[in-house]
Amino acid sequence: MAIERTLSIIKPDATRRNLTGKINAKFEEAGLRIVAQKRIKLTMDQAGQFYEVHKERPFYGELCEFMASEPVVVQVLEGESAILKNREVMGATNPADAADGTIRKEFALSVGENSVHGSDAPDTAAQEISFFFSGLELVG
Ligand code: RTP
Ligand code: MG
Repeated sequence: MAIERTLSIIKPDATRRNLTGKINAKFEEAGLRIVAQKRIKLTMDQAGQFYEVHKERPFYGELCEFMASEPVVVQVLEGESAILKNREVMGATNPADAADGTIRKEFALSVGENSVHGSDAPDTAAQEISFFFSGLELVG
């Protein structure tokens, strides 16, 4: 096993409901360390660029509008197998399918407003971290 870093976003439905601390507690309880974090408001352009991989999907417009609707908290999580571990803590994309104890089971409102984003592989993690953070901002 290796120490990895992954990009996490606490989405607008969660920041709006003041859930940042509760979600961060879930990460920390799972052994993930928050090594960088900032609250920002994405423009539609930035949301579109971040989710470009989904641009042909029917939900792309709605997803970008949602992500740009209110502030998000972007963060880098570090730990043993952080990419997979974070996705386990997040739970399935659709909260109806998410396991008990996961963030999406406890907090997500719907498949779209599902409270958190997490990178899905080492290459996307590296790309997504550099989308939001410079090396100077990552303090292990
Ligand atoms: P994420 O990228 O946000 O960590 O989520 P994920 O891997 O579990 O899901 P993905 O398939 O990458 O989809 C990205 C985000 O798009 C929204 N979505 N809406 N209306 C829909 O059917 C639908 N499907 C996906 C969700 O916000 C999902 O997290
Ligand atoms: Mg994804």
